Amino acid sequence: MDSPSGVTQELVERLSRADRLVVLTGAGVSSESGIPTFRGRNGLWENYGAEDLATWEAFQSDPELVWRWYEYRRQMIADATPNPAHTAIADLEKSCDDFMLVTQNVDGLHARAGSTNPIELHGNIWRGRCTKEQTLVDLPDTPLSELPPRCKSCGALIRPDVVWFGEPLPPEAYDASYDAASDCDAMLVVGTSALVRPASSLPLVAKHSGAFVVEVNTEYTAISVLIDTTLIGRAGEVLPSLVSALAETRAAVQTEPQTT
Ligand code: BJW
Repeated sequence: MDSPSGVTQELVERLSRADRLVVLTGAGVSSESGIPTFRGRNGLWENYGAEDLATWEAFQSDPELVWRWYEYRRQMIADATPNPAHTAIADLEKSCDDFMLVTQNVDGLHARAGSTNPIELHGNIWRGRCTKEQTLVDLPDTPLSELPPRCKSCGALIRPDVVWFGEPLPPEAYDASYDAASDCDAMLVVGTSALVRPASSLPLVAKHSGAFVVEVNTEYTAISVLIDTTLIGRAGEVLPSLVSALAETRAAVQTEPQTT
């Protein structure tokens, strides 16, 4: 019996045959934890959008404003907990021998849900970086005492250790995810508008390399027509049902009598 979220038995069987699986996530995977996505009406903060604040130019012109945005977000994330979508992805990892989680999110919720080694393409909101010495500093989950914060060693401004528009992604993270996308059998693309490059190219790399690419989103996106299937629904509902159907199918295959 197919489930109401569009998780058909045919789709589950196709995914269950994948030896190498990649999951790519975006802000939508954390929205059911109460973290707003970037785009759309909920993506605005004090009338600024991500494109106004997530740039080096914005930081240079008003570091306090940019830090206030990050403070607001860090406090919201500190109060949030992983949702069933994060947990389902962590469960999926446990059941796969060759698995990679690639996230555009900076919130750290995948690791808190039990994912062991998420590749963070856009950095992590819990770290800062000295703009002069490039040293990394861990940020507390309590409000910062000084805004904008300054490096204890050289006095230069600390910036959030995240990737802003016009900046390159961490090369090891991008290279590892590009290689995994080129070499996987299936990719799940969850909760991303697929508008921001180069992360948005990974599903297309996977598709062009012959992988089965499935998207989970509350709406169709820029890549929907270019991949195999879009499951319309909330990640926190679709993923648990997909992951448990996959586990059942794998278990059934393992108990089938071997024919010689
Ligand atoms: C659900 C759901 C539920 C909701 N269940 N689904 C013109 C000018 C300048 C730059 C460019 C330009 N044209 C192109 C560029 C390049 C630019 C780019 O792509 N821009 C586009 C916007 C046009 N890219 C870059 O600049 C990148 N760097 C680069 O290209 O470098 C080149 C270079 C090479 C060598 C040397 C130098 C340079 C860097 C991009 C960095 C992006 N950074 C941000 C901020 C990170 C830090 C922070 O968090 O503050 O990353 S922007 C923001 O967007 C964030 C996200 O990771 C990223 C992607 O967003 P995401 O995750 O897709 O979220 P949304 O909100 O867009 O979508 C949410 C989705 O969830 C929706 O589809 C919902 O339907 C869905 N959803 N609830 C399932 N419950």
